[in-house]
Amino acid sequence: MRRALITGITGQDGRYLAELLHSKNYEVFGLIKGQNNPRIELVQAELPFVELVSGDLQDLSSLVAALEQVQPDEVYNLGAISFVALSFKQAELTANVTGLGVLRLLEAIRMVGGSSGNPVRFYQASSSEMFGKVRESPQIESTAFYPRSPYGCAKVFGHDITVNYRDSYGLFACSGILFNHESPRRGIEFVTRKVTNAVARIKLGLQETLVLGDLEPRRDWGFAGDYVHAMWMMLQQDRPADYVVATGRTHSVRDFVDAAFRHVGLDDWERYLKQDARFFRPSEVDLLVGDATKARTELGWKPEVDFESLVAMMVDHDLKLEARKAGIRQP
Ligand code: GDR
Repeated sequence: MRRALITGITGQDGRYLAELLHSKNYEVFGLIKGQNNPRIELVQAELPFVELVSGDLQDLSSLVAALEQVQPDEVYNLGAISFVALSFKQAELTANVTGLGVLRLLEAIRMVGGSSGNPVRFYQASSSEMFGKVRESPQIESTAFYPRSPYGCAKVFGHDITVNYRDSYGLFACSGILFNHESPRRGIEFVTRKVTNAVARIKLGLQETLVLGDLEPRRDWGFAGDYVHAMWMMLQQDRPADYVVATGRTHSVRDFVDAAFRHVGLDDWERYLKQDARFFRPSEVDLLVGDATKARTELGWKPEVDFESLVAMMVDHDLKLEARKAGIRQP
């Protein structure tokens, strides 16, 4: 049985990836930080097959101990401060966890090695946020980076140090440059889930307005459940490399809001919407659209869920969730 260690196990991607690896007969371990982490129970209830191991991306010796314990064949580094808006307020923490955390994990891998002498295969969750103020469209693996937030800057470091450790020490290290990927498991702080949850609540009469920031930024939104397949596929290749993972289609935040409201039959949605300076960012990423040709040709990966189906999936989930919480019977 192959063994995989996932950092960021409590997050959206960690949970989808754990399910995928479990279905492929892996023994799955999840790194969990802190004392009384409130999300432990969620993971234990949802993914009872995952064995939790304590450790923190800010603490090298804890990573060494986790690797010694697990002896993994594959390590997926999905742990990060991942909310771009927060990174402006906690820039140093973001640099430490999202940036230096990658270096610590790579060092720990170098120190401990893999199970029964086999080299560990390492996946780094890189991000389209690295492209920031984009230098060309669509963005590909060789597009120059121009990050626009402390988060983006930290991800650039994580990406570069992954490539550097591959070049310097021959580590099997891959970096997946994933564009935005969403699902019903997305945290409520991210715009897609914030919108689908508010739309569901407005439709059910539980909320009156949706308050957002800038409606014009454009993102290449895919389904997280599709994207974790690409992570796994990267680590099954003969040679490590970096890949863009994206749908190739871009929509504005306004398009997403429009699709979500229309899905529940509220076409006159402008009257529910307010904007507030609180949700604008000091510097914005205006347009992201990825070209995943390399992932398609070399990995055989392609997205299964399109934009419209993704919006419908998330709104339908939130309608059920909010109706259940409010004790409303749904037809
Ligand atoms: P992003 O995701 O920053 O692209 O990073 P997010 O959903 O937070 O923002 C997308 C766009 O929507 C605009 N926006 C708002 N965003 C939020 N969260 N809340 C609002 O009220 C709001 N109003 C407008 C934002 O300004 C932005 O332009 C995500 C994260 O998952 C990263 O960790 C990941 O690396 C990238 O996607 C790929």
